[in-house]
Amino acid sequence: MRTQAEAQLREALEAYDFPHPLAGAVRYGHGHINDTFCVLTQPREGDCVRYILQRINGSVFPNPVGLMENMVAVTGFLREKVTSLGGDPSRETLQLLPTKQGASWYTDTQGEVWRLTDFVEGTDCLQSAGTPALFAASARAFGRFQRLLGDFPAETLHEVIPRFHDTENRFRLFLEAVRQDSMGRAPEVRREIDFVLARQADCSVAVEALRQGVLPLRVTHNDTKLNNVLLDRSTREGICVIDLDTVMPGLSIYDFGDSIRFGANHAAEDEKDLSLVNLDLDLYEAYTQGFLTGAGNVLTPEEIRYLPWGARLMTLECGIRFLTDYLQGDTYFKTQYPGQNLDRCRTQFKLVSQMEEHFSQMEDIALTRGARRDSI
Ligand code: ADP
Ligand code: GN1
Ligand code: MG
Repeated sequence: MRTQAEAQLREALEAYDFPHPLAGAVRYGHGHINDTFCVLTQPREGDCVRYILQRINGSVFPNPVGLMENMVAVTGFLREKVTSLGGDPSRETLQLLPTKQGASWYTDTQGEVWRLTDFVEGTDCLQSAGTPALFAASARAFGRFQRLLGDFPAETLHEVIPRFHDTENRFRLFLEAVRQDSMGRAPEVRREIDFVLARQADCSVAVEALRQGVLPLRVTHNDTKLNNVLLDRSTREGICVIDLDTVMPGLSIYDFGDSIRFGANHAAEDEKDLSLVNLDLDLYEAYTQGFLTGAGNVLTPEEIRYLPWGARLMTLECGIRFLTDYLQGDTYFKTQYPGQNLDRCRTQFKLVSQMEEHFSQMEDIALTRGARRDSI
């Protein structure tokens, strides 16, 4: 007997006209939010042709249609930009494929939204940077992404998750979760709770700079993990930024910071042995240089000055979000084992402590690299 999930997947597959016979669909990738499948089709001759089919997580994204409208607009805009710059849009931006009805997404009988894109072949998606050169390649891609969207009409975008990187608000939601303590887990994580409480003032740094007009609002990606960029397997250059669900108005330092959070160390996000979780300043420097190169001259001197705060805040905020989810019973992020969100929270807080310790070095690197950016 077929499970409900299999029946739903089959229904979604049937909504599309594949040019070759279907050979199967398997779960794919390491995302924490959507359900991603790699769809295999087999031409009569030659290698199989692959696609990426995704079911959008309806509890994380309450307005999946708005999200898809954003994605249609952003990928269309990028396609034109890449073409006008002489690039190859089939490899440098995601391509949404139409349903049999000619729509850009499919809503199934359960009301869930699916999308199909070309699989960008000949690329690697890394879970850890390994070398500064590879990390710098991802940085150039994310910096360039921001530059390409520099004149995108931001007011036309839906704010798919309101206050997504409003760290002050994340702090408030965390306090509420501690107060409710719906799973009775607060006593066991007292140390982590106190870690957050001691950093309440930090949570205001970026939003306050935005309120004061020190930092400008831009169109940003907002989820710039290393595994959200595809690297060309032969050139090792970052070519395609993926996971466009959270493209919204935001701060450039969020995109910079989220990459540092995830990639400027050699441990997994859920590493249990915290002695292995260490900020690597060489990776940080390589990313800074790459991001500045990719963004070109769009960043203001104030944005460059605030880059290290972006790293510190995105890491603190992500730790707060993992802890909040743990307190609320692990309902937001996908988990593979009990306690995984707590493990994830602890790696983030270890990194925050290290960033605090090395903050002046991080600032020096940003300023030095920023001063030299015209010549790189
Ligand atoms: P999530 O929101 O769950 O993180 P992503 O959109 O990032 O979902 O997709 C999950 C993974 O699937 C990516 O990390 C990447 O490995 C792979 N992936 C997604 N889209 C493509 C694509 N068009 N071509 C190749 N791989 C892809
Ligand atoms: C989620 O979708 P994915 O796995 O790329 C999350 C990010 C977090 C990240 C932590 C929509 O990203 O905000 O930083 O997990 N995405 C959403 O790894 O909440
Ligand atoms: Mg992703």
